[in-house]
Amino acid sequence: MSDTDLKLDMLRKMLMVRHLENAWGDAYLNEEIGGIPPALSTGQEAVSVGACLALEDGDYVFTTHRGQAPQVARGLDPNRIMAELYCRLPGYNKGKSYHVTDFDRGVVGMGGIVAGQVPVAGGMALAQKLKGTDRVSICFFGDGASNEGVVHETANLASIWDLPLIMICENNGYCISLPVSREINTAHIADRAAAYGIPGVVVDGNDPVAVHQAVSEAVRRARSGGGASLIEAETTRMGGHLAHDPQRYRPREEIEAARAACPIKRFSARLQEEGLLTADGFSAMEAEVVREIEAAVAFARQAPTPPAAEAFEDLWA
Ligand SMILES: Cc1ncc(C[n+]2csc(CCOP(=O)(O)OP(=O)(O)O)c2C)c(N)n1
Ligand SMILES: [Mg+2]
Repeated sequence: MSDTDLKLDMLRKMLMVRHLENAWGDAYLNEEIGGIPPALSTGQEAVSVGACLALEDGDYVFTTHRGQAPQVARGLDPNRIMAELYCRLPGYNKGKSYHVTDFDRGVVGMGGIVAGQVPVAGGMALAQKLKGTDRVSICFFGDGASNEGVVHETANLASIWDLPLIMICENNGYCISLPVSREINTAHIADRAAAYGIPGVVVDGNDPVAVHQAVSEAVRRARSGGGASLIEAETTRMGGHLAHDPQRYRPREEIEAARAACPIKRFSARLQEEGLLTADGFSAMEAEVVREIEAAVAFARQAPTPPAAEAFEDLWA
């Protein structure tokens, strides 16, 4: 893919994440669907998009509770994602979960246990190493998750065993309502990489090109036997922790500043400055994405729910 095509693909995928998630959030707030309120990646789209576009077919992605962005970024079908979120039969998990998983695209995930996917990703990286493949695994986790014991255990083993694992800490400034300044007493989470003996970098998580470069470098190293990396992508949660969160714990000015610095607006402006896109071109791209998401919602609404007789199938305990 040319550099221009890659950048346009990044912008399109960021728009796709934003509109798919907005539609999901609306469906929840309008009481069309129930369950746990959606955890949206609004403002964080550049992290998943930049990272997933650095992968090849056959690589693995382990997602968090904020998992829709990597699913879209990895090219999963929006109709089937939406069907899963509406708990409908054509969904990726036959409408019985909303933890969208697609082994064909290496999207393994997502789970409600904070940091729970990190050791599983380490296990996949170990399996690939033992099998002698050159497949890499990336796992996303949050700033809050970075303090869980399993993250440290995984990083240490991945270092000792030179595992093809890229650990991406998506630092969005908050663990629910707790600001990162009250979670962590160091300037950067990536500083911990020195203690594990692996490379650690901090990257602007609102710039998909910067994320893509950092992850591509880590992927090259992992694929060629050079072992694990820790990447901290600094980003901002534009919305609440979950879709229904009014964020009363957060200063208004901070939320307004986050909205003003929207990474989609910023990247669109940059591509226009670089002469890769016109304002009309951006509007047309967004309109096309909106149509695709409207079609995905219509697809999900008309799809059947899973048969009650299958409620106890596909369970693992
Ligand atoms: C092991 C565990 N502890 C606590 C929770 C409750 N919980 C759900 S999301 C969340 C915040 C996680 O923060 P972070 O890792 O920064 O991710 P973010 O939500 O910001 O993407 C917490 C504490 C949980 N689901 N699992
Ligand atoms: Mg966080």
